[in-house]
Amino acid sequence: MSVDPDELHAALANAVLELDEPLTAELSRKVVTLGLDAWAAVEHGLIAGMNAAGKLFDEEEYFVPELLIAADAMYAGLAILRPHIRQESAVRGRRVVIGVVAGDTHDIGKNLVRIMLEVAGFEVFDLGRDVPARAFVDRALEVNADVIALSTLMTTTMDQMAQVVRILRTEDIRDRFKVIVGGAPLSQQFADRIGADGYAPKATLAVQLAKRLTEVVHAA
Ligand code: B1M
Repeated sequence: MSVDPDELHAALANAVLELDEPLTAELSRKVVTLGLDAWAAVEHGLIAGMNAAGKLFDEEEYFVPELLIAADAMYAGLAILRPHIRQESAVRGRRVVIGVVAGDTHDIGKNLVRIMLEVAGFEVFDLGRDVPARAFVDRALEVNADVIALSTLMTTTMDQMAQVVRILRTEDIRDRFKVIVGGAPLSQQFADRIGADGYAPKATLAVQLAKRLTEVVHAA
């Protein structure tokens, strides 16, 4: 019996939206058993479901508990699909320090970016969420990172990203790291304004950006 991937993605998204963790897990296993593209299922199924739950939150139909249960369902699916995500071309020896900036605890998007970077072969140092600007710089120096990746979901914490760039400039180490930023309220204009090296609107594009920005350094 053939299965339409689009239908399966829609069913996955719905399972997350309906806060049904067992069904999300079952459908994720189905994706694997059928040999379908695991990242497509994450993007068009799990993330789509989480975004739909976010929309209901914005409309005050869902509240914090519903969002947290939706996130649990999403993570259950992710645990099953993650080992099956294909990488197009692996990078080796490139290091990324990633985290959510100070004042912000939204980490679902950051976790997806981290997973995609790891799948692509980056060595990732995840500082978690609510991370002070200073901590990003200290860790990047400590592990000799190539990239500092900053995430935020709130307009009120966007300036923390500029703060990281300011510290790098003040200490005359701006050129040692590529700084990339992402998160729903951001834009390329914002990245340009604060002097970041790039902006990516979603996890897969963050990987492409990190690859591109570190290509020259590692080509030699
Ligand atoms: Co909150 N929240 N929340 N929340 N929450 C938002 C962000 C908000 C827009 C909702 C709203 O009011 N409409 C609003 C922010 C408003 C603003 O901008 N000022 C908001 C608020 C206000 C708050 C609280 C302050 C609420 C309160 O307590 N009064 C509080 C925050 C406390 C704090 O952090 N200081 C709060 C709490 C929470 C929960 C705990 C309930 C939960 C977070 C759980 C968690 O993350 N562990 C939550 C959630 C889930 C949301 C919404 C509904 C969904 C966010 C999400 O996870 N989306 C959100 C509203 C919305 O988006 N509709 C909202 C799914 C995720 C896959 O997408 O994170 O965008 P996203 O990631 C994408 C891309 O953005 C990108 O890739 C990802 C996937 O492709 N990306 C990057 C992300 N980081 C990247 C980095 C990159 C590149 C790409 O390079 C480095």
